[in-house]
Amino acid sequence: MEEMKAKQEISSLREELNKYNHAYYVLDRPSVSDAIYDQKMQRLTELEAQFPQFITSDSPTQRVGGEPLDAFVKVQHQVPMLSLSNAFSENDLRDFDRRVKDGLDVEHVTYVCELKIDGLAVSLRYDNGIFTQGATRGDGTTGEDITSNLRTIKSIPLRINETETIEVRGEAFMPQQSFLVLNEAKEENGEEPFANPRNAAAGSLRQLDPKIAAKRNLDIFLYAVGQWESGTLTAHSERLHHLSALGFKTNPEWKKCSSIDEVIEYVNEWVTKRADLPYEIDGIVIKVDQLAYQEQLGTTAKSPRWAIAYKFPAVEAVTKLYDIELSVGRTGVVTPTALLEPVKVAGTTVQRASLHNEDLIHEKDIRVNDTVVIKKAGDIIPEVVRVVTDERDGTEQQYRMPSQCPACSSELVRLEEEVALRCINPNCPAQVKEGLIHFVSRNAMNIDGLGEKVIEQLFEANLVKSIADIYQLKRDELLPLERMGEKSVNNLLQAIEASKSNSLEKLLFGLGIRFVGSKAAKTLAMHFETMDHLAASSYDDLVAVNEIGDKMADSIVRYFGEEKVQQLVHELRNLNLNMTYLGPKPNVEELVDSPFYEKTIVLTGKMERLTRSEAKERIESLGGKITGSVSKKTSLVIAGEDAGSKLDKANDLGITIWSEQELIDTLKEIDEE
Ligand code: 1X8
Repeated sequence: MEEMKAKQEISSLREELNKYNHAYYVLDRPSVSDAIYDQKMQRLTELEAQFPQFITSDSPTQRVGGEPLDAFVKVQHQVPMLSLSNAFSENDLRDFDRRVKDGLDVEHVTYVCELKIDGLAVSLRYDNGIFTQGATRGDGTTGEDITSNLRTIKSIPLRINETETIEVRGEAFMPQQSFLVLNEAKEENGEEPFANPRNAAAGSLRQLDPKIAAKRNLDIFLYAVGQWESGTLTAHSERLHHLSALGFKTNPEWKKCSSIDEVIEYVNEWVTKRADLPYEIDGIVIKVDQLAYQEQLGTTAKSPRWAIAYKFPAVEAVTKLYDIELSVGRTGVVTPTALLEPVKVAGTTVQRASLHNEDLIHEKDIRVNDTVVIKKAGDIIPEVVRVVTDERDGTEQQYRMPSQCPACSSELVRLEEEVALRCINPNCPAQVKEGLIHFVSRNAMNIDGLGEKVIEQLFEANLVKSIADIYQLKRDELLPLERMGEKSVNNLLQAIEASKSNSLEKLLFGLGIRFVGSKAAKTLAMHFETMDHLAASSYDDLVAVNEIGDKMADSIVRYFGEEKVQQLVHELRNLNLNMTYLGPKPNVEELVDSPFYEKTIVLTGKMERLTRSEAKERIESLGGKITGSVSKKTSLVIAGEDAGSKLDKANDLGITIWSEQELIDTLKEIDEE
């Protein structure tokens, strides 16, 4: 075939196929039969094989391409991807409406209500009409480049009709049906099923090999525009229309509302209608429609003032509790879990619920064989709300926690002021195993390929009984294990080797010293710099460190005083584990990223959860300066309860105002980084 003719045919096939794709995946309105589609696709594949010089990245044959990545590359968002503040009641919505109207000084505002999709927020960039980069939200400022995975989502156009760079945002998700099919397959293969469609979507998009995401049937709704220089539209509703016109899939259920009453009506309608959707939603997003108003209202550090997310109330269901199971955690705490007859709650099947501790079982008078009401709120573990006592028929049995550890049979104890029962046998196999799982986990040594299941196998096979054993695993010990091929063994050994050079804080956190969380581990590593310095430090040395309290100091001194620990540290050193801090020194580098860096901040009103000195100390340690009075130089006012004239003044000057909750949330986010 002649080259010119091939080029032409390729181009017209592409155009046709893209049109069919759009009809099928974006509009849900198939326009040709599968047979014709397949035939054209095959023809295009053949021609491209014959004339590879004409393959372009936006060809429908090129959705799944390339080799697996080694890691995801970080992406800086040009326009931050903010989160939304939440509303949980009609009252919260009315408060929002009031704040909006007061902020704008108007009597009337039009809102757009949209379904809040329970998926993963992503951003898509198009340069010259070509899809060039897709990224996760990440922390809002920096996400990860997941372009190859997003390209496999067929409702994402690979080419659009807009030559200017445009970045659009939306929610990638897994439809209910795909989720059920995927989990069935997983269970058949003896793999752990995903807890809910959102985790499944996130898990799929986090795969380094795009072939996996391609099989997962993901979908997307686009709902916002990030970067777009020449955008001339004046309302969010117009943008939604424009997004569809560009070929993006938008959710059809959005509605313009001319009052908060109408918004509330829309919200209430969807509380029941959500059950009929083929995908999960967790609330309603309400946005001010006028873009000029949005701009006028602006944003706080975290979220726009012109939008709010109404979160649906937790969903309840009734089922039978047929047994109570006990598990022993890393610190020896024995936790009871209710085993339930499987029941569907808000789209997922629940068969376990945490009972937390013995007191809770007695407080709620939960008995084995009871009919119980369970609640699922968001993606947290379901809980038992109450017993339906009317359903009792006399077969129910009161539950008593055993006096002996279910794993090692040693006597359980209740430490003073604790509700929990503990196994205090340091050699309890359940604790040792949980300790190992903790050691390899992400915030600790982060050893890829060494998850809970593998540790369990290694532990049961007596190959790993202590942390040091992990570093002495041999290839031929691993090969006979289940699901351990040549390649996974190589990868695993490599990951173990690589973890030896982790910075000190990872190892410190991994050791599982009581009260030492990942944040404290970092503080300690930064301050003491080496394991030896830390191990040799006294109680007084420790409490002198900012953020190290007496309980933690006491626990650290006790920990390093144990002969067993000294031996372990010695062993790990001989195995070449790094024991020094390798991160940046605690100086401006850390601070410049902080939202408080070089800001002048005023605290006013009554704080309920933080004392004023705690708030001050935290803000100052993050580079902020606390002053007493509000002026034009003030960057931020944090207002507690009953804040008076300072708040009024800040309002007059148009200074950003945070609630105590916003401060707590921001500090929490920083701690979790
Ligand atoms: C998150 C979401 C938004 C919308 C739908 N689903 C979400 N999960 C929407 O605006 N239609 S907006 C949003 C955010 O801004 N964080």
